[in-house]
Amino acid sequence: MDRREFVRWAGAIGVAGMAFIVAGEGAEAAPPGVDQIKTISRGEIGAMAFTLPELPYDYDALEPYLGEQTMRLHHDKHHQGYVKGLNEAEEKIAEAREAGDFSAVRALSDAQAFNYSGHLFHTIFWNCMSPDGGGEPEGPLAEQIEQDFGGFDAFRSHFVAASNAVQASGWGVLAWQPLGEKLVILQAEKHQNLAQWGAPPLMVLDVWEHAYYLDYQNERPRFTEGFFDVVNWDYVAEQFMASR
Ligand code: MN3
Repeated sequence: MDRREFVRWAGAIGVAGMAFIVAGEGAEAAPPGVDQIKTISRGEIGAMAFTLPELPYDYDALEPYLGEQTMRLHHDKHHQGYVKGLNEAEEKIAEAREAGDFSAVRALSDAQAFNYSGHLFHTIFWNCMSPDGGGEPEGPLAEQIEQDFGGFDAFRSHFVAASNAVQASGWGVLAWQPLGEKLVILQAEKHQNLAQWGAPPLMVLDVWEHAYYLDYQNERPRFTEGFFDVVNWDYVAEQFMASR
């Protein structure tokens, strides 16, 4: 599948329940890659299992910003772990429902939210970077950034500062807030804490140490600054237009 198809497919899988991602052109066809999804048995409810999407570029394509080893570990081990954890959590929740035993529902809900959010954010993260990325956005996204942040430089400084200041493990997030009809910069602790309900993420930066430690050690600010050399603004703008 080509990159554009992948983006739609990733959106359809990762943002199930947020149909805005696939509401644009091409939404009439089943997302490519959907045949890769296996149906797992859950009693009478045949439900889809989540699968790990391929990277939209080679493992070494983002060098020197991110090295091949970082990308292999991050995608093949860490992201895969969230996919696995999400499927396991959902299976256990279905089993609990069938058994009528909700004694573990707090822990299962936590595992479901944690792993789903990790899967979604990593899927967006791979797509919002590109070896051809960098520069500044254009068009409506640029105008919205100007309106909501007072210009690209102020937006960039805010996003970098928010990402740097995430306590321990989490993400910097650019999201669209429907209620205020504006862009907002959020911090996420772990993958899911501090979210705003209903605000779809458009661009995310992983600041867990596994995302940068091999390449930058403890220097998170060099990693967050460098992110802007690889941002795929076409992808971010596509998410913005679909969300707005
Ligand atoms: Mn990660």
